Parts: sequence; C-alpha cells; structure tokens
Amino acid sequence: MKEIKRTTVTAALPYANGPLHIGHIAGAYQPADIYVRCLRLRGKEVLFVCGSDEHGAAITIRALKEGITPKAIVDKYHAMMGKAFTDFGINFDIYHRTSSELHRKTSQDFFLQLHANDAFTEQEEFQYYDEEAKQFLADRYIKGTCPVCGNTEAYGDQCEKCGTALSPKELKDVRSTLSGSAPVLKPTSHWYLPMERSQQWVEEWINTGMLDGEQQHLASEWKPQVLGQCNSWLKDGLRPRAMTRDLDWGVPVPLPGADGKVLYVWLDAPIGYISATKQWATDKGVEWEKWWKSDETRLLHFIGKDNIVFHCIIFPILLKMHGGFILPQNVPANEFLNLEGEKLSTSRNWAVWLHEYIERWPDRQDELRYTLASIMPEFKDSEFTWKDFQDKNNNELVSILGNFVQRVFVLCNKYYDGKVPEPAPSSVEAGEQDTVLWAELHPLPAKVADEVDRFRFREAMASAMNVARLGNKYLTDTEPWKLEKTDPERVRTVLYNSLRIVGALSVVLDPFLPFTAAKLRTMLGIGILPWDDAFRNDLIVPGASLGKPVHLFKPIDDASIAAEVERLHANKPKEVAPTQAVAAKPAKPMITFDDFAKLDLRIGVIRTAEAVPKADKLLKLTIDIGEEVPRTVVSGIAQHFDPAVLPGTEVLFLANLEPRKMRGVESQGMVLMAEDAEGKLTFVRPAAAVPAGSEVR
Ligand code: B3M
Ligand code: ZN
Repeated sequence: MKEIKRTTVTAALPYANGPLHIGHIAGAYQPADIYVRCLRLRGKEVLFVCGSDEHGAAITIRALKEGITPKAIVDKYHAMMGKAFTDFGINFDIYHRTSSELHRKTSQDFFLQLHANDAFTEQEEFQYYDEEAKQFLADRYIKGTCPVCGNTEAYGDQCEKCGTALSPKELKDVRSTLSGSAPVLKPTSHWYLPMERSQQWVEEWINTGMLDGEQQHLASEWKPQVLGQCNSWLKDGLRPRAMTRDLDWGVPVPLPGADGKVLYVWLDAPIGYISATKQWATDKGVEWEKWWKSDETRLLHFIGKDNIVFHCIIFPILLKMHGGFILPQNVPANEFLNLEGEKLSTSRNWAVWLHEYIERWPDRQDELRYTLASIMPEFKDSEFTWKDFQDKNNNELVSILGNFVQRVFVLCNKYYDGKVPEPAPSSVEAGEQDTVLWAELHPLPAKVADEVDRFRFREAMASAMNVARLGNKYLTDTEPWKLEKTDPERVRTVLYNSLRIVGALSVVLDPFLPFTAAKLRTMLGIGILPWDDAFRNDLIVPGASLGKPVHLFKPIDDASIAAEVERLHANKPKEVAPTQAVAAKPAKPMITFDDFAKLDLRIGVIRTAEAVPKADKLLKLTIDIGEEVPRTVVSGIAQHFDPAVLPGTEVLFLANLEPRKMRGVESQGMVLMAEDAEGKLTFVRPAAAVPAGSEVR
C-alpha cells in the first residue's frame, strides 16, 4: 500500500429534518471527532467534513407535517444542528449543506460525467402517480396493506409493523398519503445505475482490499458487521438502481427532457462530501483535489449501520465509474444506541436531544461525551441509561479524574504557593515507586493512539483514563501529605511527577474530553502538547505559576436523574387504547363563533416552574408566549408534575383570561390540560414544533 500522507474524514450528512439525538452522536459524529482530534494531536494532516443532507423525501415529508416549505425546514434544522455540533465540541473543518449552489453544480457535473461514461441505462417504468396532487409518489408517500402481515399502514418501502422491506407494487389497497386517493400507474423514465456490472470488482475490493491489481486496504481492518452487511447484499446479487426521481425537491437532472426529475438523494448526498471539501478549499484558498484524488490520501467514512451499503457499495461504484477518485480505505460504521430499554425514536419522541441536553446541563458536555464514548456501539447495539450516566460521572469522572487533579493542585497550592515544585534532580523517574509508575505510564499514549487507529474508541478512552487511575494510585501509595514535615524533597518530586501526569492527561484525554483537557491546560498554564511529548520532562517547569484548583466534575444527585427519566416518559406520546376513552359528557350549550373568537389561544413554552410555598397543589410557572416578558401563571398541577421536568414544555395557553391573585401571586392566563377518566392530567401540545406565541384558531 502507498504511504499515507493525509486523511479525509467524513461524517454522515444528517438529514435536516429534525434535531440531533445521542444516537446520532454516538453512531457517527463522536467517533469521527475522537479520531480527528487524535490524528491532529499527533501532527497528522486531516480534513474533517460534514454538512446537512437537505434533499429527499425525508425533508418533504417533514415539511408536509410541519406545514411549512421544504426550504424552511432545512433552514431551521441546518442552523439547529450546526449549533448543537459546535456547542458539543464537534468542530468540522466545514459544515456544509446540500442545498447550496456549489453542491448543485458539483453533483450535476458528477452526474453528467457518469452519463458521458455510459454509466447509466435509461429505463421506462410504471410508477404510482397521484392525479389529485399531480405528482409521482416517492415510496414514503405510498401507504397500503402489507402482503406479509396485513398491516394496513405499511409504507411503499417498508412495513414498520413486521419490518419487511417492500416495494410500492407489492402493497395491496394502495393510497397516496398526499391526497388520500388511490394512485394510478403511469409510465416514467429514469436513469438507472446497472450495479450488477460492478458486482465482481466490488466483491473483490471489499473482501481482499485489491482493486485494479493494487492493495487498497486490509479487509481484516474492516469491522466484521460491515463486511457482513456488504456480503449479504452482494450475495443477493447487485441490481440496477434508479438514480433519479420524479420530485420537485432536489438537484435537477441536468439533461434535456428531464423536467420535474431530480437526482436520487443517495446519489447527491455523498457527493455532498466532495462539495463540502470544495467549499472549504475555496474559503481557504487552497486546492481540494488532493483530498479526494491522491493515492496518498486515506478516505474514511464515519456512519451508522443503516448507511453501510450506500457508503461501501453504491458510492464506491459511482466514484469508480466517474473516474479519478479514491475509494474509502475503511468505513468504520457503528451499530445503534438504545435508550432506557427501548429503541431511540424521533416519531415517538423517545430520545435525548442534544440541544436540549446542552440547555439543561450547561457546561457539562464532557460528562455526556464520556458516557457515550464508554458505551459506543462499536460492534453491537448498546444502551444509554441516565443511571449509568450518573454512575460514570460520580464513580469515574468525579472520583478518579477530578479527584486526582484536585488533590495535586490543592497540595501544590498549599505547599508551594501555587507554583510548580523543584523535584530532586536525579530521582524523578528513579525512586522505587516512580520507576513502577513510569514503566506503566510511558506506553499509554502510544496505546491510546493505536486503539484509536483501530477504531476501538471505548478501549482507547479507558487507556487514557488509566493515566488518571495511575496518578491517583501514585498519590495514595506515596502519601505526600504525610511526608511534608519529614521529607519535603520527596514530596516535591511526587508532586512534580503528578503535575507531569496532569500534563499528559491534557493530551491523551483531549480526543475524548476536549473541554476538560482545555481546563487542565489552563490550570497548568501550558498550550496544547504534541501527542508524543505527553510526558516530556521540560514542559512542566519548576517555579512556573499554576492556576487555581477547580472542581472539574460535580457529583450528580438522584433527583436530577429521576427528573430526566420522568421527562422522557412525560414527553412520550401516550397510546390511548379505545377502552380507556373517557365516557362522553353531555355537550355544553352552543356558543356563537363570535363567542369563540373572543378567546386568545396560543402555544406557550414553560420557561420556569417552581412550587408555591404552603400550597401543595399549586405550581408557579412562567410561560413564554412570544411577548417581551413571559406570563406568570399559578396552575393547580403540582400533584401531577415535578417542576424540574417542566421547563421547555410546550403548552396550550389561554392568554386573555382575567388575571386573578392566588396565594399572593397574580396569575395572568391559564394552561389548558386534558384529563383522563382517572383524573390524570396531560399537556395539550402541537403535533410539530411551532414558535412560542403561535396562535391557535
Ligand atoms: N442523511 C441518512 C441518515 O441521516 C443520510 C446520510 C447521508 S450520508 C451521505 O441516516
Ligand atoms: Zn408487515
């Protein structure tokens, strides 16, 4: 294999159709970020690209649901995801978007080159067409009865009840989700990628790493589950796949007679990595080609398992048919993360949303990063629980890492007035306890790096944490606080060594806990050390001033964890079985439309919630209804909700109810709730996100 000079790292372009949750982060973005940070600290040349995937039915369906345009959807979620990544310390060289002009041009040029290379066949096919909506229907716009299990709500591409992958023509009693009418079959012609032509070389390339007689990668370095998925596809035989769609949202097909047709989203999205690179290069005034076209470049795609075939089979075929591009050297896909015993689900709101976590746990990114890295679904699905998050914080971050650093800084503050002590010159690594310590410490940075190189991020972080464990043990074994009176020189050596360990931690923890690593550097008064210099002797300089000891991590109490779990359950839409329906009460007397129009109903968002002293039924809430000052409301829901979980909750709000005083507080409106047969209360919320203050009519 050629010597590698640089690495292009891509992380899957998330669909701009909803916020990011911890499953996305643990699946693709955090592993990529760890990998990139580690390479950079080792002085390697890396480019890290990502962006929003803004095309495809995923977007148009969301737009339909939220009642706004696809453009408004992608603008909203692109901004939201970009901010969440930055806040979480995931810093791409560029976070681009596939709705950009540069991307349109790049993907159209790519398509035209494929067309010129005879990579496509043109085929006419009958596809479902909605005569009312006047459009061909993407698979997700078609519903019908599943031929396998009889579920009447199966989609054109999949039955979510029995999990069978379907094609629209297999469904019975087909209907369009756009108009509800029965669609008709109409001929339409599309450009297909005859993938069967590539079957042979793809099979060989994936399984042996050989391409055109050259060793491109070692299959033994690919994850078994990635090889497994590819081979199960290959075993079925590759088939032609349509590369264009009849849709009005996407990159227009740049050929005559292709009006109303756009590129298939899985054609344009991976080209998004290339257009992102081009945009980055343009912004920097450098060339982009070497990142995609040089055999001295290693290309890596970080993705979740549902994207494997697109990155390991379809995109490589496209790249090769186009010509001039390198193929990925590895695709270290992760499996899925579950949450509290259930699958993460956007539609059932069963998720920990990244932007909400950051809001509720400000300045605690590393606590989540630590938990996610330690349970990363590298080889099989894994599970996040809030309890585990608490345990990892309290028993590992607080007790091991935080405790070690705290002890070192407190002692240096106390004995040396916050300065680095002068060690006994010859004995730094020579005393009996020190020899053992250094023998164990010295190999660790290389071990961490090696594990990161092999995409073993869990092990790598554990090895990095071992530096702190060894430091803790060293302090416990040497007990410097007992020796200060009798052997101050020894104490100086021990604490000097301990500071060097903190210095090394600021390096080896950086890929995993970048916020903490930066704090350590500030405390030590040093800059970023190169990886191989993690333990260099002269970096911690005797006599230099140290920063104040700070608590790096705080223990998390049971109540905060209980509130998070409760919040998850409270936010999950309840499935109401018909038997639980409330017996209908007799209807109230008629009102006129004018009576109704007098009500000022709006969507509000709870900003704060607190108990009202000496009133066990009441909570005092402040509610944002888009006005400058949030409304204060006293609400009789204290026995139903823990105030800690309420901030951020959307509510239906009556804004023009006469104010009245309750327990000395003026209540300026009313939160409307639904009540079930047992008297249990639940909030009435909009089905999709709307800004605070939106009118309800
Ligand atoms: N947007 C699918 C996903 O979010 C898709 C990835 C594109 S990567 C080029 O799972
Ligand atoms: Zn089914």
